[in-house]
Amino acid sequence: MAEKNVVWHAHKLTRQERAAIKGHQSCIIWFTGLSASGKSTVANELEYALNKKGMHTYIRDGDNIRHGLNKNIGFSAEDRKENIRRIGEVAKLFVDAGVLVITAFISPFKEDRDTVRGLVNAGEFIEVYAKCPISVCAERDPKGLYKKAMAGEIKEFTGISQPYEEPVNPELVVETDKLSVEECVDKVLAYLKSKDIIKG
Ligand code: ADX
Repeated sequence: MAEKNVVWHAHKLTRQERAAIKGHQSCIIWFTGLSASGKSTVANELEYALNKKGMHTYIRDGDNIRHGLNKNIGFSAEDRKENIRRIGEVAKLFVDAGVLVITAFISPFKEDRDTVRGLVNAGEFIEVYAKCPISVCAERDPKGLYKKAMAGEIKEFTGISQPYEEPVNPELVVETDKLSVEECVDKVLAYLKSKDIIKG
């Protein structure tokens, strides 16, 4: 709850006006999926492609934000909720600033993702489900975390000892075990064009 003597100040310039000078709209492109599902890989290549097209982007992912802003956050359901809440609020600020925000967090709980969706206007939250069977993620295991989780050395590990709630109606699904990284990126770019968020 905000302090009762703190009153919201309406600014003259709108988010649309901030975004307009960049020639694209601002929105949150929210990647969700299991650890090692390819969220960060696709998100990074997407950011690179958008930048080379002259778009103003900003990317954040779980591993990096947990070194700074959210370094006091763990992996209990409550902590994950707070992790996603903070990311959502920060992403919203960037949308206000006219930036194409890309995030890559496991964000395993539907309710938490929907909370972020509710922070911005309709059409400004684009949920991208990086879909990949857990058997493939566990085989990839780039950080050796699945091995540890299956040995009981990491508690509350998504997909092993804590649930991952699949998106019900995401704007996009990228099947990272079937498509190449480039194909996944192209799918997102095509969606952004179809919604006039970026120009062809
Ligand atoms: S989220 O669930 O709160 O969205 P986030 O994306 O920030 O998670 O962080 C996930 C990253 O933390 C994983 O890529 C992995 O490297 C690391 N990690 C460490 N412990 C866990 C755990 N218990 N469950 C999932 N990921 C973990």
